[in-house]
Amino acid sequence: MISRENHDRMANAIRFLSMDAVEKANSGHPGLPMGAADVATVLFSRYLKFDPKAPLWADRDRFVLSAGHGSMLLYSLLYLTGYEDMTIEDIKQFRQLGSKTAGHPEYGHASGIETTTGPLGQGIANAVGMAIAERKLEEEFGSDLQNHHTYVLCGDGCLMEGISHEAIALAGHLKLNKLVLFWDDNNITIDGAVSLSDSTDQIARFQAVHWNTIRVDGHDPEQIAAAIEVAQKSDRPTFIACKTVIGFGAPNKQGTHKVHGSPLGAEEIAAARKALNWEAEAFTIPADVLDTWRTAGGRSADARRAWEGRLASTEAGKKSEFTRRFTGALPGNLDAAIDTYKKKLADAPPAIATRKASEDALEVINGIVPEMLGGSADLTPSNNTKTSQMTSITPTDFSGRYMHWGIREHGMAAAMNGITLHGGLIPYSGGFMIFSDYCRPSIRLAALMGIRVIHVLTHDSIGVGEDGPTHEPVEHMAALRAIPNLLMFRPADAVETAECWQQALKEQHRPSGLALTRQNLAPSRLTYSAENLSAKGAYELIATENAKVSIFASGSEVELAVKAAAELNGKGIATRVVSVPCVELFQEQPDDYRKAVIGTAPVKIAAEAAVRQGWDYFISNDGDFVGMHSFGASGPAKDLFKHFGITSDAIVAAAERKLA
Ligand SMILES: Cc1ncc(C[n+]2csc(CCOP(=O)(O)OP(=O)(O)O)c2C)c(N)n1
Repeated sequence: MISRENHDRMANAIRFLSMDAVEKANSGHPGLPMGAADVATVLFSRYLKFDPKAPLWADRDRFVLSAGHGSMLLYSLLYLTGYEDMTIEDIKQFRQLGSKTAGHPEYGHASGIETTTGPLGQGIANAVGMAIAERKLEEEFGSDLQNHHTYVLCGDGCLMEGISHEAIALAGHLKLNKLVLFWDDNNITIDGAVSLSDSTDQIARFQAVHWNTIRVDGHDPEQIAAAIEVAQKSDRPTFIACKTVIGFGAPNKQGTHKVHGSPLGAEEIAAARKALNWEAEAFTIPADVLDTWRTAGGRSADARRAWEGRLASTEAGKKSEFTRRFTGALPGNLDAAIDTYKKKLADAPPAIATRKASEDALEVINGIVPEMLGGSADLTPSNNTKTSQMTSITPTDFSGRYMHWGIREHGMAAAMNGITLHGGLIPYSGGFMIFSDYCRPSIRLAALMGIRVIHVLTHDSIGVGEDGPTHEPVEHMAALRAIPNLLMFRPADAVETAECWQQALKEQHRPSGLALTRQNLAPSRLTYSAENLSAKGAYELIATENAKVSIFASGSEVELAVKAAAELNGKGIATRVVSVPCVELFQEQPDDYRKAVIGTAPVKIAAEAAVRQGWDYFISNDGDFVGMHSFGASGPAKDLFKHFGITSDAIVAAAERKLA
C-alpha cells in the first residue's frame, strides 16, 4: 500500500522531471505531465501489469499516451519504473537530435513506447486496435496466454478530433471491456479554455456509444484507484473523466494555457519547488522516491514469470505458433503455395479485375496464414476482402477473422496500426482508393513507425466509371508514393497481384497499399516465372532489341502498353514494355538493374490513369505521359478512358509524334 505522502512524492517526481527536461530543452509541454501525474502514478504503481525487465512480454498491459505532446509523462514513467534503456541522461537529452526522448513519443526509440503519438486522437484508435488484438488472441490462444488491459490517456484535443469518435463507437459496439480511457479533463487547450470551441457533454457522448463512464477528481489517488477497479470488472469499455488542473504545482501558471506548451521559467520552477515541498536539484530524484518507483516497476515480475511458466507448459504446437506470431515471421509454407498458385495462373491466365485477383490471392494466403485479420470499411462486396476462411467478428464472438469496420476509414487505419503494434496478427483493410485520403494520417504513421499493415485500395482510377469524379482517384497514387517507407503496389494482372501480396507480407517493417481495379483486365504475364518479378518494383515485360520506344506502365495501363507495343512493333518501330508494379521497390534496386530496365530507347512514354507526378523518374522531363490532367467524370469506364485519351492509340500516337 502506498501512503498518500509517498504517492504525492512519486507524482511530484514526474512533475519535476517534466519541468526540468522542458526547461533544459527550452521547448516542450509541461502542463499535461504535471496535471496527469496523479492518474499516471496510480495506474503505474498499483494497476498496470508490466515489467521493465521484459518490455516485450506478450501479455503485458498496454499503455498509450494519446496526448503525445505530454511525452515527458511517459519518459518520466519509463525512467522511474526502471526501463534500462531510459536513463536520466536520456531525460536530459529531451528533444535533442538523435535522442530517444523525441518531442513526441516515437515507437522504436525506447522500450515501453507502445506507439508513436502526437497527431491527436490517433492513440485512442491505436488502443482500440490493441484491445481488438487482445480479445482476438485471447479467443484463439486462451486466457492463460492472453489476458491483459489496454489503458489510454487522452486530452481534450484527442476527444475533439473526429477519429476519436470512429474509434470509441466501434469499441463500444464491440464491447471491448478491457479498454480503459482516462480523460485528462483540464478545460485547457492551446488557445485557452476549451469553452472557446467545445461544449460537448463527454460523459453523455461516451454513454451514447455504450461505454461505462466514471467521473473522478484526477488529483485524488483513491478515487482514481476505485475507478480503475470498477473499470477492470466492467463488461464494457470504460471512460474515466479525471478532473485535473493543467500544470498542477506551478503556483502562478497552473490552470492556464500558459503551461500547455512552454517552459515554465526558472522563477516558476523555483516557486513550484516551494509549493510542492521538493528540495532535490534538477534531474535528481531522492533515493527513497526512486526506490518506491523501482519497487512499483518490479510489481508484476512474478506475474510475468508465472506467465512464462504457463507458456512453457503449453502444448508444443500451440506454444510455437504463439511465439511465431509474436515474432512476426510468416508460416514457412507460404512461398510454396504462392508458387503453385502462380503456376496455375500461367496455365490459364484469367482476365479479371485486380480486386478479384486480390481475393483469389488472399484465398491462398488466408488458408495458410492464420494471423491474417481482414476487414473493410463497409465495402466488403466491392473490395473483395472476405475470403472463404473469414467469418465476421461480432461483439459476442471473436472467433472470426473479419472485421466490419463500418464507414470509418480513419479509425480503421489507426486501429490496424494498433493491431500490428500489439503483435500476433497481420491486419489488412478494404476501402475505396479515393478514401485513402480519409486514412492518410494513420497510413503515414504506420510508415513512420515501420510496421506491417496492408491496405487494399480498390477502384483505383477513372475505371470506377459511373460513380464519377468524387470516386475516381487521380492524384492518390502520387500522394501515397510521396509517403516515405510506404510501398504502393499497382499490379497489372492476377500474377502480379499475387506477387505484390507476397511481397507486402514479407515486408515486416513497412506498410503497403495495393491499388486495384474495379474493371477486368487482360492478363499480361502469360508465362510462369519462379522469381517474384514484382518484388523488383519494375521489370521488362516485353523485350525488344535496339528499342526505339520504351513504354512504362502500371496496373490497368499495362494492357494498353502491351497493345500499343504490338502495334508499333508491327509497324517496324522496335518497342519494349516495362511493367511498374511498385516504384519504391524499383528505386531500391542496384544501379545496373535500374539502368537496364529504364533502357536507352530514345523515346520514353509512361502510361498511368493518374497524374504524371513521379513518372519523370522513368521518362525524364522530355518523355511523354499518357494519363490524367484533371479530375475524372461520370460515365461508363470505357467511354472515360477514350474521353481522357488513355488508350493504346494515344500511346502509339505519342510514340510516332516523338519519332517524327
Ligand atoms: C491532429 C493534431 N492537431 C493539432 C495538434 C497540435 N496540438 C498539440 S496539443 C494541442 C492542444 C491539445 O489540448 P489538450 O488535449 O487539452 O492538451 P493539454 O492542453 O491539456 O495539454 C494541439 C492543438 C496536434 N498535435 N495534432
